[in-house]
Amino acid sequence: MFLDRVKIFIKAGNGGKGSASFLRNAMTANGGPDGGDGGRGGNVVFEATDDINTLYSFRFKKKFVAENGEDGHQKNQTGKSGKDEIIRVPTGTVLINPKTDKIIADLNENGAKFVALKGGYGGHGNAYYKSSTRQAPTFSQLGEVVEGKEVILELKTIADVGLVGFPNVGKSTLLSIISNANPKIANYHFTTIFPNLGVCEVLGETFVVADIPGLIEGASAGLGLGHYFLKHVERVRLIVHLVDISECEGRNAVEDYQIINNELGNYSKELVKTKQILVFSKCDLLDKDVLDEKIKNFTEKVGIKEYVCLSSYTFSGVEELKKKILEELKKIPKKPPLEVEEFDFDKKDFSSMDIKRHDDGSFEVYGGRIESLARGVVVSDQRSLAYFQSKLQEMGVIDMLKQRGLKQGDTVIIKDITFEYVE
Ligand SMILES: Nc1nc2c(ncn2[C@@H]2O[C@H](COP(=O)(O)OP(=O)(O)OP(=O)(O)O)[C@@H](O)[C@H]2O)c(=O)[nH]1
Ligand SMILES: [Mg+2]
Repeated sequence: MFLDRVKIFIKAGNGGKGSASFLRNAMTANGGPDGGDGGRGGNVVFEATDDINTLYSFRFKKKFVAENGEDGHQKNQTGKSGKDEIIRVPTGTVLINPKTDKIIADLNENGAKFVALKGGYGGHGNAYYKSSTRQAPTFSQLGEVVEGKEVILELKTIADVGLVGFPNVGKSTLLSIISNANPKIANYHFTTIFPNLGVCEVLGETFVVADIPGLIEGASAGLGLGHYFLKHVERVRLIVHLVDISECEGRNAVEDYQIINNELGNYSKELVKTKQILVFSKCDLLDKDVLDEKIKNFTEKVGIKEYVCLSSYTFSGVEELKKKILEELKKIPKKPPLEVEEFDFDKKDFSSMDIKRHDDGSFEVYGGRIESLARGVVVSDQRSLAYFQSKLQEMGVIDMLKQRGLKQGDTVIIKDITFEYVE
């Protein structure tokens, strides 16, 4: 089954806890602090690969969590970093921020990588806090805890050429004879219900062709399979527009051509600007003079002189079309990756700080600036509380609190820490 849009949950690993340990051996009964730092949490990384062409596997697995960093060890040993969570997605997958619906990354090349979330920092071990005035810190820091996020994956196929036209005009049949693809072919509408990709080789060069489900009038308003799949032609450099010139289904070729172009235009202003090669399909169904007459009528009405007459049954026109495609592709540069919005899933806030006064008179300090300081201080320990308060003093937090009316004995809340202020 094909799946081209899915929402998943991703979370990077938390940082490991710093160790609070003291060197003890036969030589040194009371050695100094030797607690190492915690390891960094693993990142969440997306990687594009040509080996998969659908997001189907995400139907079953929607949660991706990278490994946490290991806690620090004694003897100044840093904990091991957590393993990255590598999420493999088909080439052409676009990451979308569900909150803004904007694109945050475009994995448009095989092997392209994108670090979506970074692992949390490991906490410092007690060895880090040693100073001339504090010879034996008994506290260490907890690792940084990182939040998980939701992200939408959307597949926008990367192909050089897109086959576009009404249902049953012979798109899949054409793909099957010009490429290695083996799409389903049948004499009914909407045989193709998801895009097929095939690699075509001409004169030693290759290009990728996508066959997309047939369009009908009103596709842009949701009729038939809708224009849903047009996102897979959004990035093609060249459209091969198939028109059933035999009119074997009773429709009119000129109208078919105009309807499809209208639908492309309704979908996107950019898509109508994509260069097209006009192909008359099923030419084998008409006698030569009838065919000539129909083509004359078509070209006069539509005002297009260049076209390829094709029959996937007799193979007439097939080589000509392949060469023409190659020729055109040489003139059209590759489409650049999609524009992305600045990615802020991961932005760390180190500057904000604010104070809130609660009804019971207590003060709450919050914001990224004190977050990492508050993290992991063990307040039951007098020395660590003293360290914490001296840091708050240094950072100007105590002065700010005093300006807001802080007095001796008032309660201060910072994250998980609640303490009584003593001068
Ligand atoms: N006579 C003739 N029949 C063709 C030709 N190409 C395809 N057909 C037939 O037309 C029918 C539809 O072909 P498909 O290739 O499945 O058409 P499609 O455009 O992919 O159709 P959808 O996937 O439904 O949009 C099949 O029965 C094919 O055998 C051709 O060149 N000549
Ligand atoms: Mg088809």
